[in-house]
Amino acid sequence: MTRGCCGILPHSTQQRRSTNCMKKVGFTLIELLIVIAILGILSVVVFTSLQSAREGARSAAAVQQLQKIYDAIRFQHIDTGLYPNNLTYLCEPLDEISSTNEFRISDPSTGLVTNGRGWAGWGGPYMATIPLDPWGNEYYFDDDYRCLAETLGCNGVEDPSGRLNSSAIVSCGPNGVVSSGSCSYDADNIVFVLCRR
Ligand SMILES: [Ca+2]
Ligand SMILES: [Ca+2]
Repeated sequence: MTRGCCGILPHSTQQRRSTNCMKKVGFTLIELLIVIAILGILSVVVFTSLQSAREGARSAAAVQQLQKIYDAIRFQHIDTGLYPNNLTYLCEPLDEISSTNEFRISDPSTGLVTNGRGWAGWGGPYMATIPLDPWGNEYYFDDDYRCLAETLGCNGVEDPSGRLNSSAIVSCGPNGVVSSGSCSYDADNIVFVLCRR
């Protein structure tokens, strides 16, 4: 009698059994590797799903904040007859569009929090504070915004040529990229279109 990997075995059968035991141990290791691989794949899938859900929640929050900013702009216009940055119209005539009409919503000239321009009839603040977007960046007003078809809020209207400019308030989205005083025209922006020409 000798002790084998499967217990105490008669010597006559120990050699045959030990071969089976080695096969059994080898099979167990393969099983273990498969389980580890499956767990790895599952963890990647779960992590990706959580990331996607988190980004979706942030995008939804940005849409809600843009709606609140728009509501504040409307109430301010009711009181003063003016829009942020002293604009008379949200959708200005094309020949009046100026690059200086692209600005941060947090700029005091918007009049949403303080009466930065001394407007008659101002009854604000129309917002307690101007929030940052869910990625920690500023919201912008852009009176010649160029929509991309896949941009949230552009409602499938693609305008790469700039011939159908929109007046819009915009979150620069997850990438937060800014260019020339407003969000770069990329697909991850979140847009609230005020007017489309
Ligand atoms: Ca622009
Ligand atoms: Ca962007």
